Amino acid sequence: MTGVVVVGMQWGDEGKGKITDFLSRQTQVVARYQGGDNAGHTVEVDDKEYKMRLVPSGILNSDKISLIGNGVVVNPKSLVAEIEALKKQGISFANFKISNRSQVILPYHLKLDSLQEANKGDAKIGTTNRGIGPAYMDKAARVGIRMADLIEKDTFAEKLKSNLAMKNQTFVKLYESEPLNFDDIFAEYYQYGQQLKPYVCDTSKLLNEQLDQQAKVLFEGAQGIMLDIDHGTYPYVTSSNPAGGYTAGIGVGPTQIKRIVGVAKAYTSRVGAGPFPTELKNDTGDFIRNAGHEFGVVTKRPRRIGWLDAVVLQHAKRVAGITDLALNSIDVLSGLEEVKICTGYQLPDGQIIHEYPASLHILEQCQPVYVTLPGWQQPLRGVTDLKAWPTAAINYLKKIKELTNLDFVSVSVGPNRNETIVLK
Ligand code: 2SA
Ligand code: MG
Repeated sequence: MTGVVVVGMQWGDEGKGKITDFLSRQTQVVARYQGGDNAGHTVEVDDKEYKMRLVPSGILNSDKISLIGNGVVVNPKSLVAEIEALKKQGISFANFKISNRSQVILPYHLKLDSLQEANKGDAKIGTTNRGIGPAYMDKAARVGIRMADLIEKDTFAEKLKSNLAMKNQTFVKLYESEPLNFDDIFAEYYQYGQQLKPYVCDTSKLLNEQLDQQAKVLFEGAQGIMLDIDHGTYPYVTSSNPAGGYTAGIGVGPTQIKRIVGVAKAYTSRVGAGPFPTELKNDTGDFIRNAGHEFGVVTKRPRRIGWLDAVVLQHAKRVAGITDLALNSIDVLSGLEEVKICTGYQLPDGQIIHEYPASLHILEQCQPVYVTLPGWQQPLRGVTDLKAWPTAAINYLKKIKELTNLDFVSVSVGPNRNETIVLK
């Protein structure tokens, strides 16, 4: 058992990239198991910034194997661009692999994503518009094109033709939109396929061989458990399984996993629509948003902000089997008079529940029940010696530990590599 999983416990943007970066220093393989280029993170090393959406962050160390598992939906255009940009920064792709069973995102998935969103009105999910949902729809409908198909000229042509025939009917008849042209897509995407071909292999076989040799493997989850298609705030979720998806999404047994590290911020953020019981639509929310730079990397969309929700953390811990907690961004809370943590939800009849309701209707009626703690004024940014921390901040940590019953693997006091307190 040498596998370590890193997964977000909230709605994404928990700072998984930073934790993956520090944990992956002790591993030989880093593997992505779900999602696509709807994920993204920036890793800072020696004043240089590296941006990744699909490529696992292990790529920054050339001696590690970095792989994209079969559970990932791969947009070949974005991936080729990402590889080129990283290569220009001097990054080696000698040990990079893509699963031959991963699904390919094509222009009709992006078009369908935006048409579906545009036609949903108020029920709009607020997707990242990268074709993620439609690509997983095709996978489940068994009409998806996989990486193994993309790199075979005739197979790709045949599958693209039949897919386009179906999709174009939907575009024209259902959405009164323009059809897409076969020749253009084929010419462009066949080229991407050929550029990616050297990396394509059976990644499950490769990974299991590595595990048999006792190699340490890090499984990198994207998004967060509250965006999980089964365990999140359905339907306001993404279309994959951040929780638990590493087995099916890579092709390894759960028996290979030693630790599952959950990453959470000391408060909560969310982008896109959907329920968010501890949301702060007030000055405190604005304060945290500004202090934490909670604006989307690409769109600059302000993220929705709320207090830390222990009901969410307990739910995430349970459904994903989290064993350790990596807490990020506690430095952002310096300067608040008081800090709150949600410990339960009160229903209109007075009953207090501690489980995250499946029904959105019930969730809407939930009033968060808070424990309120004194805040602290002292800045924590870069203060890596816990002895120098104000008592109020230490007490906040203790409360989180008590409510989650999880040990901290790390506490982060800033975005840089050296602004991390490693506790395990
Ligand atoms: P989609 O595009 O179908 O996956 O969108 C469905 C919902 O999922 C949300 N979503 C996300 N929310 C936060 N972070 C995301 N990704 C990165 C991460 C963020 C980044 O993993 O940290 O770039 O740093 C992410 N991906 C999808 C989306 O807003 C919809 O609510
Ligand atoms: Mg992110």
